[in-house]
Amino acid sequence: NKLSNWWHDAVVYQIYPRSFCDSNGDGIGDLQGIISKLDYLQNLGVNVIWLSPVYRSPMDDNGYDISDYQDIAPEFGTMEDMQQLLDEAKYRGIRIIMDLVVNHTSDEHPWFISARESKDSPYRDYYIWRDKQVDGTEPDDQGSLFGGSAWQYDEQTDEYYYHLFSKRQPDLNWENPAVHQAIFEMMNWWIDKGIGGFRLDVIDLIGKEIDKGITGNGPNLHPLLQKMNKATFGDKALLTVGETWGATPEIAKLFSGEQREELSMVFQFEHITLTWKEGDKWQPVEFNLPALKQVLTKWQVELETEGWNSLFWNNHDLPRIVSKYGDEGQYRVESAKMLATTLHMMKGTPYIYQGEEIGMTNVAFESIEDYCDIETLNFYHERTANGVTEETMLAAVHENSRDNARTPMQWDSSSCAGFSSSKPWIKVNPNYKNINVEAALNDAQSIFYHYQRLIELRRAFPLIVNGRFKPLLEQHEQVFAYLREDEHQQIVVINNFSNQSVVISVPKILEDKNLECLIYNYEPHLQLSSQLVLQPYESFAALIV
Ligand code: TEU
Ligand code: CA
Repeated sequence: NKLSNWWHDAVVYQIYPRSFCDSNGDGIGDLQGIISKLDYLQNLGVNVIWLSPVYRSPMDDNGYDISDYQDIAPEFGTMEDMQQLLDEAKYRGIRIIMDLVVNHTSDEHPWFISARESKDSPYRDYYIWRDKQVDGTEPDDQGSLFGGSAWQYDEQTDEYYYHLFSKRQPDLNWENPAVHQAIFEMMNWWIDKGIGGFRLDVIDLIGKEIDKGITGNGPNLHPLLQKMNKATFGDKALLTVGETWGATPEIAKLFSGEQREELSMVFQFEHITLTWKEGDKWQPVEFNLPALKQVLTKWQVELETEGWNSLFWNNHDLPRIVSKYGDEGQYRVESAKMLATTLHMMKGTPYIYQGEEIGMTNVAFESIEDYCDIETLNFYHERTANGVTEETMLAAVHENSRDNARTPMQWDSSSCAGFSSSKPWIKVNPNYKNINVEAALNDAQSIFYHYQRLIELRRAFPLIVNGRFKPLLEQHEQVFAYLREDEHQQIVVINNFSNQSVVISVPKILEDKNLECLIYNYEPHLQLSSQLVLQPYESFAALIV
């Protein structure tokens, strides 16, 4: 029903707190910094914030290693600051989605501290322990997603524990019902504080059966999510979005189908990993539009009547989209607007990652010393030790490191980009003098106002939220075009993904139609004939009148 599906017409903005805004000059973004920018977000028009983790944490993985789910990391602020953020956001019509990291905790979580003390600890079974092999080595050869083995030897009890991420992020044992109860209680505690929902970190890993080598999409996954739904957010009209790297459309329907009582939607990654050679982000391959069109079209079509799409180009783990699928040089502004239109005119809930709305780009630090991300550093060292050259790895880091998304938000042209009054925890992208919020707000033609307009259009046209998606010009190698339609209206969306002008043959159904151009990055088109000339990265969406 309408009320419980409010997130169908939501637009979400993701904040990575460490890199967003530093209010007290310690070089680290914080909650008061976020509060100071709520007017900016309201002006952009978003009505949901996904807040990356702000919980107490030793920050081995920038907060995705939680040592207390019910406290705030001191570098980010206090629980009072958190309550103030919830209140001030609510006052501006913005809900806050918390990042729920429950595949693992920090090794400094009291549960783990107790668990590793003895085999008799009441918390021992909160984690996953196995005997060493007779020769003392790891129980098996499973690997961690952050490099190396998934097993860490623990001297105190002479066993190994399992960690799919860093060794400081031990996996919780979701085969233990006591873990469910503890996590559900914690979730309800946050729900009672008035949050708008959860983004569920690597949630498709919690049904794992490691003795069978199954990690993603395990047999227990959906029963677990149904149990979680019932025990926590199920009857609460909250937005829940699962991070699911292994999702196909079929799997996504299991998570987000209306009758399933699991989640509102999931993040799928097929449109991202198609530039990774054999699923390896450290072997990037050329971007190819036909493949991207095929993936996005498939998701639009397959989730037409069942399930719900999330729409995103960027997050805190991914390189900047204008650098990947657009042009970060000469056509930065045109291509950033084109990419925004392509995504925001599709069916689903759009997510904007901080800085995307001003066209922030990848960074290319000259030295590996300037990188901070644990995944980047681990793989750089592992691969160079195994014979990959430093040049090759550094090039891959420039292309796909998570730190591309984590350089400080560029607010103005003052030193430290207005992010902080002192040296930030990670270097600012040197292009901040040209690319920053202040400049964007002072330029009526900026990428910022393009995003603002896209959000306004979504509010003004229910067709953008609910209409059917129909691909056009499917074979075209440079242009991604589609129709959105319902019983009353049609919107045509045409995007040139190349840095050349291209001529397209207008599909018969559109020939000689008059247009009311809703959004564009060159000049509006008023009607269509049999051919259409598109400028480099030209893009528009128009009502057919
Ligand atoms: O990410 C899951 C994840 O698999 C990514 O870390 C992925 O390995 C990488 O970015 C792509 O190669 C989530 C969070 O979004 C990420 O920030 C955390 O580091 C990770 O989980 C562990 O909590
Ligand atoms: Ca700070």
